Order: sequence, then structure tokens, then C-alpha cells
Amino acid sequence: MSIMIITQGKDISPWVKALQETRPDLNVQVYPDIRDDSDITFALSWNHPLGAFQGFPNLKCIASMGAGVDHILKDPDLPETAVVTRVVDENLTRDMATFTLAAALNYMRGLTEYKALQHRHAWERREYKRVGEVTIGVMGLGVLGAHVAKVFSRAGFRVNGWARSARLLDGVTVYTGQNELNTFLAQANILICLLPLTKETAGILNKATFARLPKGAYLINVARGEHLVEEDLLEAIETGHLAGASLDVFREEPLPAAHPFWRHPNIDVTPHIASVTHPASVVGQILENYDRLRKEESLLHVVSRQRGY
Ligand code: NDP
Ligand code: OXD
Repeated sequence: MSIMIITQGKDISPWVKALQETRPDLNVQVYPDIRDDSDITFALSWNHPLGAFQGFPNLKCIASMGAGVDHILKDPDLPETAVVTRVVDENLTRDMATFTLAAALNYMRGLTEYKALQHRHAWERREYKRVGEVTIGVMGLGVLGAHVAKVFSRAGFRVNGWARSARLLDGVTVYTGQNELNTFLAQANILICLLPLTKETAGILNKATFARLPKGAYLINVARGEHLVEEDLLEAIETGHLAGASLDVFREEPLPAAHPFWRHPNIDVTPHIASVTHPASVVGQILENYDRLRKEESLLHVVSRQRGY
């Protein structure tokens, strides 16, 4: 039994190092340099070449190197019997809260605007938004969204959340399903997307959604680029209905040099860094699952292939 690391466009050396430091006798192989395909039972994966898993007849677990699994589940040739797992990690969860809080406060206090004014040596004082005047709407109340919602609530914001199923969250009013989506949107001065990318959620940040938000609302998308209909965002900002957006994820990553988001004064672009998995922090749960697989025990953080998250 061996672990295979399979990715495209990712520096895997910190992963190999973390795995080997934690367990020196572990047999780690890196795709496509695999000695014996039939020996691979466990794949640690990020953005693998589609169809590649078909070549491993004894593959039983495909573990995402991050929280999202859309990059795995989009493969039409995923082996039927392989279990898909993901990362759930306190550091990842905390980092998402600090990023979204920073993005919201940056917008409310106009810090990006002041940087532009500084370049022009312009001493101009602007109106700003206070915590008590802003309602936060968090789409997706899973591991990340629920924590983000709680952190904003503790910081004094009015916070609403939207998910598929009902739950009690301290300091957060929870809305569920399509029936309550419009009521949720109508209150959100800052909309934070933390949904998984599934058939139901693809393109959810669109014209109709933006039209339901209060005038002057601000979007923070830290989930996936495919949630956003890019031209609808540009139009909503153009017409003045939305104030702007902080975007960390994109349909095409890296964002192409000619993309209009780069030079838009009301859009802040970051290179998918809202919350980055640190191999040393998660290697324990990966190895725990590897051991459980060998002992034929149930695995941690298994996702539903049918639900898509
Ligand atoms: P979870 O799977 O824990 O939570 C998903 C949440 O979305 C759940 O609350 C679920 O509702 C809700 N949801 C799913 N489908 C729908 C739907 N159709 N309608 C309404 N609600 C829905 O995910 P995480 O919180 O761990 O992560 C969220 C996403 O964040 C990841 O999938 C990934 O894409 C992104 N991410 C981005 C990073 C970055 O650096 N930019 C870093 C890490 C993750 P319910 O609870 O009712 O099932
Ligand atoms: C993740 C991500 O899903 O970094 O972990 O996007």
C-alpha cells in the first residue's frame, strides 16, 4: 500500500517533506512517476489530470489537499468505489475568518481608496461605514462559513447566514433553501460566498442575486470563481447597484493578465490566498485516514459524492 501525490501546477515539496518527517518509513510516490500502479490505495490530490485515477485499480481513497472537493468530483472518470475526503483544519478555518474580516473592514473604511489617494498626495476625508450599520450575509454555513459568521457576530455586526438545512448558530440568524434566499439577500450589505461549488451553486452570484441585494452592497467571494457570473458583477458595479467586490477566486487561475478585474478600481483581487492549507498542519489527519483505510475503519471528513460537498 502506498500514497500517491497527484496534482497539477502545485509545489508539492512541502507535502512530501511533511509526510516524510511525520512518518519516515512511508512510501510516498509522486504522479506520474509511479513504480507500481496496483500498489496505490490512497491519493492525495489537488487539481489532478482528469481521468488519471482510472489507471489505479486498487485506489480506495482520494483525499483533497484542501477543503474543497470540486476539483476531484468534476472528473467524470472517478472510480466508483473510491471514497473522497477533504481537509478540516482549525488554522484553515481561522485564516478564512481573518481574511473575510479584513476584506470587509478594508471596504468599510475605504483603505484601498486611501492608498490610491496617497499616490496622488491627496488629503481627502471620506465618509465611512460603521459596524452597527452593516448587515453581513454569509452564504454557506459549513465549517468555514459558520466560523466566519460567528467571528463577524462577535465583532458586533448583525449577521445572517444561508444554508440548505436549518441550525442554531449563536448570534446568527439562519435562512434556508431557495424559499428564504431572497429574504436573506435583501438584508446583506456585505455578501460573503462560502458555498461549495456544486451543480446547484454554480453561477449563483449572478444578475438576479445582485438585484436582490440592497443598493450599495459589497461582494466578497472566497469560495470558487465558478460561483460568479463575471459580466453580471461588472454590470452591477457599473450601474452603481453594487459598490464593489473583493475576489480571491476566479474562473481561470491565475487570473489572465488582460482580465478587466485587474484594473477595476472597485474590485480588489487576491490570488486564492484567503485560507491556505499548511501541509504540516493537516498531515496528521491525512495519515490518520491512511491508517484507518489499512485497518478498514471508517474515514474522517468524507464528502458525499452525490451532494457534491
Ligand atoms: P462545507 O462543506 O463545510 O459547507 C458547505 C455549506 O454550504 C453548508 O453549510 C451547506 O449547507 C451549504 N450549501 C451547500 N449547497 C448549498 C445550496 N445549494 N444552498 C444553500 N446552501 C448550500 O464547506 P467549507 O465551509 O469547508 O468550505 C466552503 C468552500 O470554501 C469550499 O468548498 C471551497 O470551495 C472554499 N474554500 C476557499 C478557500 C480560499 O482560500 N479561497 C480555502 C478553503 C476553502 P448544509 O450545512 O445545510 O448542508
Ligand atoms: C481549498 C482552497 O479548497 O484552498 O482548500 O480553495
